[in-house]
Amino acid sequence: MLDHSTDEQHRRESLFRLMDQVKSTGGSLFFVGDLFDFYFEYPDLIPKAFADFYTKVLELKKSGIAFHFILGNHDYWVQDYMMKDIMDEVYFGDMEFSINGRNFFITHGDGLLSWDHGYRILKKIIRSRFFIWMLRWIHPTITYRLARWISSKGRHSNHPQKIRHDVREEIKLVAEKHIDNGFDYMICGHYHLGEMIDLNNGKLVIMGDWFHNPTYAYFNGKELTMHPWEHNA
Ligand SMILES: [Mn+2]
Repeated sequence: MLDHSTDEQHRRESLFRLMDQVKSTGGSLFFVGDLFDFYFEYPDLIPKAFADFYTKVLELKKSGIAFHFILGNHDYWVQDYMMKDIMDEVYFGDMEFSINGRNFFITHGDGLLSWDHGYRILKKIIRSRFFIWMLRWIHPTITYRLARWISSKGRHSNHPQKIRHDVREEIKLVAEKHIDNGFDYMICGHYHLGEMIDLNNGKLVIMGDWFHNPTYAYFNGKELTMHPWEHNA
């Protein structure tokens, strides 16, 4: 089922304008997960709801833009179409890379909080080969209906300050370890904070979301910065 709501259309157009900017400057784009509300690919089928996105990516790839996709908890279930035809590289776990002597650690970030025990177990189950194999035999309409229902329960949740504070402190502890181990930057998604934090000699970037707080991080070859994108909420 396609989401024809005006809000969704505006969000997509806003993302496509950001992609056009990357097209004009050149470079590589990294999606840090939960790019899609729900993405489950079958051996012979792809979700049609994102046809405009696929087209957009293919257009930019012709201009030499590279696409990297660190999978999130909403879009972990990719197969060859997303891995080979759409993205240049897809990461099922954390990814690390170095450029111009800067070391990046990029992760979606779900399951990092110390109190998230239940979630870490759930994460293992829904990412297991057996679960995915089983889900593949259920009719897509049922799977998608269920996923939309689950997703609608968690959406647009504006976390209270206390939770934001606790999450920030927890992720900072994780980032400090990575920075102590030689990374310059840790970038994660999932928590919607939209903040960049200086830590020791490095930086922690916690991306915003595309609903209330659209942000992007930009590495110009020397330093990493974070920017709001068309933010007028
Ligand atoms: Mn997430």
